[in-house]
Amino acid sequence: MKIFHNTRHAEHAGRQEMFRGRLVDCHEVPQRLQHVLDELVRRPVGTLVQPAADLPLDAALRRVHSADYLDFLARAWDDWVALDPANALVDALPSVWPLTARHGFRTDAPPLNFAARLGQYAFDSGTPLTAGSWAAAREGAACALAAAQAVLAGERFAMALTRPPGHHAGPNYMGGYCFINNGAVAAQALRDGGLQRVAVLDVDYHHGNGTQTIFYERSDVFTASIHGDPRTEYPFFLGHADERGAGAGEGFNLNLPLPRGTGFEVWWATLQTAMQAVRDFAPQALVVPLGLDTFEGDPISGFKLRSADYLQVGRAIAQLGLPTVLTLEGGYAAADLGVNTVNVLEGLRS
Ligand code: SP5
Ligand code: ZN
Repeated sequence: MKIFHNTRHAEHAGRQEMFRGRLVDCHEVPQRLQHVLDELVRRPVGTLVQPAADLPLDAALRRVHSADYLDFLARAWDDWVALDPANALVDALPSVWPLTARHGFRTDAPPLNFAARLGQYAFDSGTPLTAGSWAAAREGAACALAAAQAVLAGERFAMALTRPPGHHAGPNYMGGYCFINNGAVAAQALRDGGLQRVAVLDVDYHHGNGTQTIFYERSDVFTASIHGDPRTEYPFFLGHADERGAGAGEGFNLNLPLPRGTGFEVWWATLQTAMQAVRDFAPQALVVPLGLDTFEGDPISGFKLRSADYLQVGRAIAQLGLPTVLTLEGGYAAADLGVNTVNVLEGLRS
């Protein structure tokens, strides 16, 4: 399989994230990807490649994100430093939000102040934006687009091995360590490449709120997510079982929330439910936002999967018999991330 590797990922290196009133060290760190690359040297289950430089990336980004949000991201670091030259030494984190019109705040008079603009486009204060975030996220999206094109050209499996992750990024917002929704870019590219129906099966510990929202009113992209119950787990404000899609998309979103503490047996049975729903949709290709934060040793998550379980996860995905793009999402037990990720990839082949 082709593994499109984001060679610019380390340019995004957030220092701190806000957690319960304190700035704590970032969980989403460059070493995560290095551990996967190291394991791929030990177990070369695929070929490491880079996306071509001339991909139609900007057009692909605009298919899933709004133009104003993309413009915001492209200029965000410069605007942050322009707000105060001393900002060059700290990451940008939002600290003021408009909430929504329901709270009486206006959405029709966008502020000019950059701190306020950041609050318009970010849904948490846990996603530091740094000098290299845009370059890293853009190159990651190029990996996702290239992986989709490889599958369109006949590859059975292709992976975007990248960070920052993507599945929390919505049409016009960042958050959850995510800026560009790589899985959505891949799914849309598969559609634009001529496939009529594409399924997304998100196995990250956290609900894929961004992907759900991007495709929520569409019947051509079926989205399913297995995740920690949002009543207690991040991202809290989306991911409940009663969210089934809207309008033409009604019935084309499936959320399977599970309680914190869930082990492999119940998670596996839930995966079978999600896989049956994917089969019923009869897609021509599959996108798997692959989060490894379901691991028992994950420092910020609550499921109890073990390293060997990921071999079975890979086998199950392969059994769907679909051309498949995988994108790397979460997974914060960095030292175990290489083994866990490559176990999934090895399982795909067996
Ligand atoms: C892609 C992805 O997995 N994003 C997850 C974002 C989770 N953000 C909230 C993290 C809460 C951090 N908890 C810190 C615990 C310190 N002991
Ligand atoms: Zn996650």
